[in-house]
This record gives sequence, structure tokens and C-alpha cells, in this order.
Amino acid sequence: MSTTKTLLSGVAVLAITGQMAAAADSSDPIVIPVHNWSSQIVMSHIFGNMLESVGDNVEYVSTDSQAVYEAIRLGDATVELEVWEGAFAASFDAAREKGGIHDAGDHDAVTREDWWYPAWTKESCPGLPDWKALNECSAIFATPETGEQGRFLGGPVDWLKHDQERVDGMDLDFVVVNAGSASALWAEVAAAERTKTPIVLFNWTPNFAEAVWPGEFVEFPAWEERCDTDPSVGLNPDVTYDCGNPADGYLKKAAWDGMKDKWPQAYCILQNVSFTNPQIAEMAKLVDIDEMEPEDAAAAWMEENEESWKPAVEACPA
Ligand code: TMO
Repeated sequence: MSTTKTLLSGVAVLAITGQMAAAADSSDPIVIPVHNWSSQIVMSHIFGNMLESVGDNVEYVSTDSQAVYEAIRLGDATVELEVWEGAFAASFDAAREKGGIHDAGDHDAVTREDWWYPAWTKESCPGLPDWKALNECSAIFATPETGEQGRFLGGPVDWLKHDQERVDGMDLDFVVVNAGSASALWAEVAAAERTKTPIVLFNWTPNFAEAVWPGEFVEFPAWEERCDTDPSVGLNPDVTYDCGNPADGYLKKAAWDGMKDKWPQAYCILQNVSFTNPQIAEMAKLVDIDEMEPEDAAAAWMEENEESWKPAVEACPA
């Protein structure tokens, strides 16, 4: 008899706890933006799956990776899982200044995004990685599209807005040609590899590419705060962007200010989420090398790496 009673009261307690959980986070969908590089898409789905595991509703929307900060500030999107310092600090800071979006903490990862070349390139331009070698060797990077000048193959236009400013500000004898997609970048590197053709392009770390193609970033004058906004900072006194991107950049999470009140449990989980360089490189690899769909990659990663995400959920009871 007493056993039954205890069991029943246990059930009653569970039911109440369940109700509290339902009341805690709004049932409105948490809007998770996805962009045009693989780790971000996979990580966003991993985070979305973590939220669904506690009963939250999530919705994924494809958005421009710069405009997303304005969208979050206005509450049209809820979170950003990958704020890369090199590409997005300026847009993130601008939105934060207006209000409505905040820094929700750092990943463990350290990032770099900059001009990069695969190892064989150095054979025909031994002065690399020093940026000054670029102008000595610009002719080896020429393509029919760029004539006498070298080609810098940039990423999709929404990633880095200032490659052209750097070319102008540092007098680089190069033409910036933007790739339409990340996969177009990798196709160009793979094609160049077959003939050991020199190539300089936009790349980043953590990424799957470092495991496939040994290579190096070009060493521009080191990044300094305000190099992007204050002409007196950097190599030349009267231009901006006359420096490299941060060599040990942050990777942050960002959130809409209203998130912590509307979805407190999800917000707690967001704060606990932190991934490392190897984990992020692996997320990219599952899509870019193993050719999995991002949703499948997220599920496979979670299955293999339970210890790397479950504690972040369990530390956030309803
Ligand atoms: C924004 N990205 C990580 C591709 O440099």
C-alpha cells in the first residue's frame, strides 16, 4: 500500500515538473539562422536538436551572414551559433551598438580567416608567407579573367566585405574575384592541385580543408584594433584595412536580448554550448568530404560525441 502511494506521489511530482517545463520556455519557435558554410549549418542543427530534446520548437531560416545581426537585434531571428571575428565582428558590433543583440559567450575554438595558399604554391613563390611576396609573384596568380594581375579568389560576397579595400590600401597587384559558394572554392583548389598551379584564396580555420591540403595563411601586417575603421592604424597612415585579419580570432555565440526571458532553458543551453577547433573541423568534414546532408551530419555527430553536448543540456533543467 505505502509503496503504491509513494509511487503515485512520485508520478504527481513528475507531472508538476513537466508542467513547469512547458510553462518555462515559450512554445513559439526559436529561429535559428543558417548560412553558406558547412560547420555553421551543422552546428546550428546540433543546437536545434539539443533544444528539441528538451521540448522546444525550432525553425531554421537561411539568411545572409552579415544581415543576420540586424535580424537578431530585431527579434526576427533568435541566435547565431558562429560569430567569426574576422568576417563578422564589424556587423555584430554595429548591431550591438543599436541594441537588441548581445554576446552570449565564446566557443573554445580560436579562429582565423584570411588569404591562404596550398603548399605547392610556395614552390613558385618562395617569399611566402610574407605578404610582400604577393606582388613579386602576382603574375603566377594571373588568370584569363584577371589579365596581367594576380587573382585573389574570395569567398561569397557576404563573408568578407573588405578584400578590395585591402588590395587598394596595400597596393596589391591583384584582382578580387568572388566565388559563388564555398564548394566553388574547394573545386578550384582541387583543380589547381592536379596541375600544381599556384592559387591564393580565402580560407579559414577550423575547417576540413586543413586536413586535406597542407597550406599557410599569408602573413599581412598583424591585425590591430581599429585597423578597419581608423586610417592611422595599420601599415599606411591614410587607409583602412591595411593589416591582416585577427590571427587568433574569437568564435562567439550571439542572442536576441529577449531570448533569456522568452526561452530561459534554451538560453541556458546556449550559454553552455562550446565547441573546439577539431570538433568544428569534423562538422565541416562530414558535409564537405563525406557528402552528408547537414541534418544527417548533425545527428551522426551527436551520436558519436554525446559527452560533448549532453552535459550542456543536463546543466539546464526546466
Ligand atoms: C565565415 N567563414 C567562416 C566562412 O569565414
